[in-house]
Amino acid sequence: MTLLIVVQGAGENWSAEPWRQRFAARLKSVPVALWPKDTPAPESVRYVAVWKPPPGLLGTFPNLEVIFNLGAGVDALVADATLPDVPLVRVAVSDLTKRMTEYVVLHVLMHHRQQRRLDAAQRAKQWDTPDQRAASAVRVGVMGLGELGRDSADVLARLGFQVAGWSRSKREVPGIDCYAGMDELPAFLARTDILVVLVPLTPETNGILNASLFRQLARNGPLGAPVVINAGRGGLQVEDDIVAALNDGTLGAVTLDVFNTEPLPAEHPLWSHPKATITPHNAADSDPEAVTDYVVAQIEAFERGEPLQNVVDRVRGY
Ligand code: NDP
Ligand code: OXD
Repeated sequence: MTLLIVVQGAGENWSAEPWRQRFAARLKSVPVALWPKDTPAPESVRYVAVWKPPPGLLGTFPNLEVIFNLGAGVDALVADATLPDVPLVRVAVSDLTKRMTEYVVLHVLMHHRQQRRLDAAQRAKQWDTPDQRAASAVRVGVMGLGELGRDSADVLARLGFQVAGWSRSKREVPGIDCYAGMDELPAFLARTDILVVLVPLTPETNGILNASLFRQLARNGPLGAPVVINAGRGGLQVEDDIVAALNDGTLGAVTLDVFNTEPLPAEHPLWSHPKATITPHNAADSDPEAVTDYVVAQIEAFERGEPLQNVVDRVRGY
């Protein structure tokens, strides 16, 4: 019986060795192997802990019982038609949630407090004093009220922003105006000055951040034009539409952590767009300590015959 670790992710902050060390230290009952260095017998692999494994690889382990994804998003895994039909468990740990909330709050505040304008003024040695509006004048809309979106929405509401959230099924979150489904999307967008995107990439959400959606955002807010912050997945966004919307004023600014192609190619116009803030898919890194503890606890519980937590619904895609 073996736990095989398969960690890839070109251009992301993934390095395999810390995962092996941590799993080997914590998991006493199951031997740990690291793909592709170690070559355990395929029949011995009972668990895998993975980030973007090569498509087809997991189907070569005939006795696989559980796939543990080492991140929250499972889009890359469920896109593999050969993925074995065994439980797929995603990460849901407060360490990851808090990292994402830091990112969201940082970038909401950056746009709200016009920090990029102040940075430019400093470089030009200008005593520029833009109007300083209250958080209570700004409407933030969080797309996705899951593990990550709920916490970001809650902290933003406690900072005083008017916060609404949008999800697939109706949610109730104290202090947050909750909208659900495509029918309620227009009303959610129409009251949103800063849109924070934390939905998973699924067939339903692919390309949802497009010209039509941008035109539906509020145009009467204190920022002058709406702002989009996407830390979900690059496949949610139509990048040509983002550039066009920034150029014609439909959007005032964007913060993007995720892209259709990662790393973002050097020639991409978003790199140098004056209204774009670009980060390298590092809004919320999976910490080997926190995530290993979570996976080990799940394996131990599973071995005792207890149910797995946070199992992905393959039909929904998240
Ligand atoms: P969850 O699965 O916990 O929550 C997803 C939320 O999105 C739920 O509220 C869900 O609705 C909603 N949703 C899904 N599909 C739709 C739809 N078609 N229409 C409306 N709402 C929808 O995910 P997490 O919060 O844990 O993570 C969200 C995403 O963040 C991940 O999938 C991943 O892509 C991304 N991520 C990015 C990171 C980064 O560093 N940039 C790090 C970690 C995650 P409902 O509540 O009804 O189910
Ligand atoms: C994740 C990510 O999904 O890091 O966890 O993108």
